[in-house]
Amino acid sequence: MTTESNGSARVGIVVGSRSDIGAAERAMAVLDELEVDSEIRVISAHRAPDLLARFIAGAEARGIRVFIAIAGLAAHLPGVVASQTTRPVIGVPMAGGVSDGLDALLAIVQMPKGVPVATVGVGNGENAALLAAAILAVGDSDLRARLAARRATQAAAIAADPANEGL
Ligand code: AIR
Repeated sequence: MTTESNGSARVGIVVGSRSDIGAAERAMAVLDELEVDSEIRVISAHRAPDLLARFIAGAEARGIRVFIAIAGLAAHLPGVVASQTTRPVIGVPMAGGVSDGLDALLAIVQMPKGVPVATVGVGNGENAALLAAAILAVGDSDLRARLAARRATQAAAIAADPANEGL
């Protein structure tokens, strides 16, 4: 388990393996940009189930509002996290297995009814962070403004592409 953290975390990011850490760091970088504190943990759901349960129980008490769970192969981690909390859980499937992550994508998106996991694209830690921020922004108008500003910057960069001159 690692305890990389950028402050008093509102988003708990957990990866199934050190090999997934890149996506977690990309998520944390976007959250940093939006001034949302997060923490990264490395806990495999089936190799260390007790540690995962401790992390989830403690995380809520420490103020974690949204979880991002990142895993490849038989990617049960997001579903297991969701089974132990009523906070929103966003799953990020990782490539590396069948058809560049199709196995993990299906494992995460095909949660049977009753316990949902919101799923983003394969390896897309950035979108997981943006979705986590959007969820938090429902009750945080300053964050809502930062998200809107980020979108405006993104749109301006596209408008400034030389291919779009005159539009
Ligand atoms: N994994 C590890 N424990 C449970 C799962 N789903 C996943 C990791 C990683 C892949 O298996 O999320 O994407 C390979 O992990 P490792 O540790 O075997 O290299």
